[in-house]
Amino acid sequence: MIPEEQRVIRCVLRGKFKHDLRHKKDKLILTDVAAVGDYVNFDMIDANSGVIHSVDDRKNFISRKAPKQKGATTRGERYEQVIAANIDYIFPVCSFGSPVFNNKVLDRFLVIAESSNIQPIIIFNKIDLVEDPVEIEFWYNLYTSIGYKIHSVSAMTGEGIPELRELFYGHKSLFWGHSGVGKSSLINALFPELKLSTGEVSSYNQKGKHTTVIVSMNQINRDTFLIDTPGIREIAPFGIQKDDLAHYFPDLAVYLQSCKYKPCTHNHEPGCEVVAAVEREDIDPERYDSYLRLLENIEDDIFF
Ligand SMILES: Nc1nc2c(ncn2[C@@H]2O[C@H](COP(=O)(O)OP(=O)(O)OP(=O)(O)O)[C@@H](O)[C@H]2O)c(=O)[nH]1
Ligand SMILES: [Mg+2]
Ligand SMILES: [Zn+2]
Repeated sequence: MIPEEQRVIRCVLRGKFKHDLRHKKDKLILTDVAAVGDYVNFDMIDANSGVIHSVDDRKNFISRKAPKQKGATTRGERYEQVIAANIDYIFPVCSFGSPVFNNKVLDRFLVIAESSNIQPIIIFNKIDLVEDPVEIEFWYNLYTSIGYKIHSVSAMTGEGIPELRELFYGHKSLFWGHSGVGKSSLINALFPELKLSTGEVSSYNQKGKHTTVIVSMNQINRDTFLIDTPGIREIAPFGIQKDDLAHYFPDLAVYLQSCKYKPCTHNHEPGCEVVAAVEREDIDPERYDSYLRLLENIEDDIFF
């Protein structure tokens, strides 16, 4: 898969990086220095290995609030986990049937993509399991009306896969979603030579079993990369301020300039145009509800 003129060099990070993880001034702690997709500079140790001494500035990156760190006792510190860097597209993967479609989770992925300035392209997978076409049509119409692109596919039957394949060439694309939605299966259906491991969906709780455990970048040709990620249990955006959240909902963002008070959190202020648009049904109540839930999460978090 790796073109002949390219090769893999296994690297370790130079020890001094440990200090770079802690940004004392703003109490930010990064869980890692380099992430998948980073461009790094390194010294060779021998023919096939090296030591990384610096990481280039990133064009963009996606991160989330790191799950609670073991031994983290210091108050007021914020932990950020960078998932990947220098990405062209994020593909939030949702499934129908098993696990069931979850629009709240999709909205969180979209907020992270928007706030990282990376174009999301939504994938509705497992369309072979759709029993009620009305349901999928509802969500398809809602997200396309906001302006998002959606591909409805089945990694199992291959439906929609050839059309999807065209999008990847020349880009770095990241697949993101809950465990069991079929991220690895999709990448295999697109590029069978990769042979990624895939797992079962437990019939007990309709959740995947966390088959993929590390973020991996898979090379297709010189400039085409697909990043597979482990399914996640929780997805909490990192570093989004309450006042900014609505900017990352394009369907709410169009009304922001018209709110009477600024800043407006669009949940209680009089003369709020977002609330007026929800009442007129110009904003879908499900999306507004996603916004309110995320807003509440951010408010709960003493670090923001
Ligand atoms: N019916 C059907 N099953 C699918 C489809 N895509 C994937 N699956 C099944 O869903 C299960 C989970 O697929 P994976 O590809 O391992 O899911 P994942 O999102 O990579 O999961 P993690 O690695 O745990 O995050 C497997 O049993 C797949 O065979 C599909 O389009 N239709
Ligand atoms: Mg997987
Ligand atoms: Zn408002």
